[in-house]
Amino acid sequence: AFVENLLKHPTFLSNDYTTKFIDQTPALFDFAKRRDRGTKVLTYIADITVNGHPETKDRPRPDPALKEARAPKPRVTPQMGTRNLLEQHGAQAVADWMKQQQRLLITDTTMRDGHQSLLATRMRSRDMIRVAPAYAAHLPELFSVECWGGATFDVAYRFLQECPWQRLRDLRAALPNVMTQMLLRGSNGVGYTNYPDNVVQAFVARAAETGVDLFRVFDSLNWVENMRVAMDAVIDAGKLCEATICYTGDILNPDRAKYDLKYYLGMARELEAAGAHVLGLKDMAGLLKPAAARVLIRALKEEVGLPIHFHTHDTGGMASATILAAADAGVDAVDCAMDALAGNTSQAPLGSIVEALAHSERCTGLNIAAVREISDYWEGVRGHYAAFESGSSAPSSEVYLHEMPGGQFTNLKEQARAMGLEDRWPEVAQTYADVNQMFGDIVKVTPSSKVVGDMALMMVTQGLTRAQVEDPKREVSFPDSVLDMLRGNLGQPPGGFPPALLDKALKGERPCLERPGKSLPPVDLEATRAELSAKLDGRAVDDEDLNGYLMYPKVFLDYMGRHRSYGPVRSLPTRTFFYGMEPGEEITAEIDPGKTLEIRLQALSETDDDGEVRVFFELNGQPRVVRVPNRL
Ligand code: BTN
Ligand code: 3PY
Ligand code: ZN
Repeated sequence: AFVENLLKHPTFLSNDYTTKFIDQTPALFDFAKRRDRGTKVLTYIADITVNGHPETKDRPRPDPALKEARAPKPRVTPQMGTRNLLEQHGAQAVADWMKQQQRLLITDTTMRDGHQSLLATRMRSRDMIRVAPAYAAHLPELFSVECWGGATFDVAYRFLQECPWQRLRDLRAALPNVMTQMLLRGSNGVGYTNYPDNVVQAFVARAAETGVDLFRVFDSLNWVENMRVAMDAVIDAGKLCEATICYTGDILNPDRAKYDLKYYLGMARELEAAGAHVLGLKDMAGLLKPAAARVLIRALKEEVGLPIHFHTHDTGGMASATILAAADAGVDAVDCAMDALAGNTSQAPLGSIVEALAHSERCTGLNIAAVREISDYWEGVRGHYAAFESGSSAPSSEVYLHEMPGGQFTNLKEQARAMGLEDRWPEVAQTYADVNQMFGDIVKVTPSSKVVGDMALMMVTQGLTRAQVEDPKREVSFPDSVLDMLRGNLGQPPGGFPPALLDKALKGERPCLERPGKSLPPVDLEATRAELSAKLDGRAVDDEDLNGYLMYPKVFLDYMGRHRSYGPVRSLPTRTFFYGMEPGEEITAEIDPGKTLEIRLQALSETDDDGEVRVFFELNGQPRVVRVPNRL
């Protein structure tokens, strides 16, 4: 009966839906509480209005006078861009085209790394989707828009009560001419652990189908062996495979000889041989200095025939100088963030790079007025995320000491503060550097950077030095993430982990030196789909939900549980989502294309004897009352 119900449902029959089935047809599944989506959204608003959002509690509030930012109106129809080239001529044609360009190609990272690095990844889809048509119309010369992957995937489910796949689908639809780009952690997918090969393959296939054009694939220990499964899956899907070297150390410093020019050239050759279309150079901490960039980019251009795409962070304040040096040395494409979400742990300011190169050989061809207009929009958006600002507004040359990735730096600082270590930050930074050396000098990027951070915090809180940890006579209890990495579960760093450390931490247990995916049994995807469906009371499970569950089983189920109560809250304005509404306030929320809720909050009652508050709304002109517990 259930399947019959489903198949006869008009939405299912028409097959033209762009939003997810789950949002449109809850009544089919929600037998227990047959509440419509309007009521669910009102329940959410009522709860947040009465109790506040747990994520913004005790955090700085946005300026009460700040209105929702208005996206610039597209004034022209979108010109052909890189996406059209990919669709019409394929991935290799895009790579060939890149090498023929004299201009410096630019990727805009605002919708992924920009807010991941500055606003704890908390930017909501609504704020991105509204501006995407302006990108399509006014910046068709962009190389790509990085808008998916990295930490955005789990944060969407976990903290924003949004489906990351729907974000991708909506952005893809609003941006038909410019390539979308995602960050993929090789065999770690968009998670923190190694997944079985067929899970990585299924994830890539689904992401390609839903809307990713360019996959930046890296490995957190720079182990090419551990990148092949993901790379092959991207190539098989007909999308652009940007295989990526993570940059660490300093090629000009003889004391950091482990990661010298020869090392990087060797890795570049391996990635080219593995079938990459584009070579990514990912300087996740912002360590590549201008003089080193000149040397490295020139040498890479000579070594491989691939176009080179350079990514860096402005943590030390030097990203623009390095980008201009890389441009001089012939780099093909670089990453920037819109000015309003640039600088510090984020990328270099896109507008300033466009201006710096105007009237030069590497002129980007981007319309600077459009860049300013779009950046103004982002400035307005950013104001609503005051709760997630890290508070650090100055550049930090300390990054050359600890080498923390942009996304981790402010995060770890916050973690240290929460543990009462705020005035001992310099010690944390030094310990992080010591841990890196103790691990044999490794690449530090998600997830390996998290392991180094865990170890460093543990040592600072317990007052342990590197020498004490390494002392064979001293009992040390290592964090689980450290043991997991030393066992080989994230793969192998160049040269392996130091044998003495392995002996001590693993107490004689033999680490796995092979690719972890080699011994992980494949997941039975259809059995998992059935298992998930059973957990969701028989609801049909599509490939997007299945892949969300495979990456993050608990996070996904929690999301689905909240979805059942609160409905499509992604459609709410950001202020409403985080702070609820004021009496007398009116908002609109488009829960489906063409289906708009007009919501007015009339009044709130006192808390009654049952501890509940009645919240009086008008929904599309009709009075509605919602009761919520007062938990304060
Ligand atoms: C989370 O932090 O668990 C995700 C955010 C959603 C939590 C919802 S918001 C309304 C209700 N009030 C709470 O304190 N939690 C839920
Ligand atoms: C991520 O993996 O999320 C990163 O941003 C790494 O730099
Ligand atoms: Zn980055």
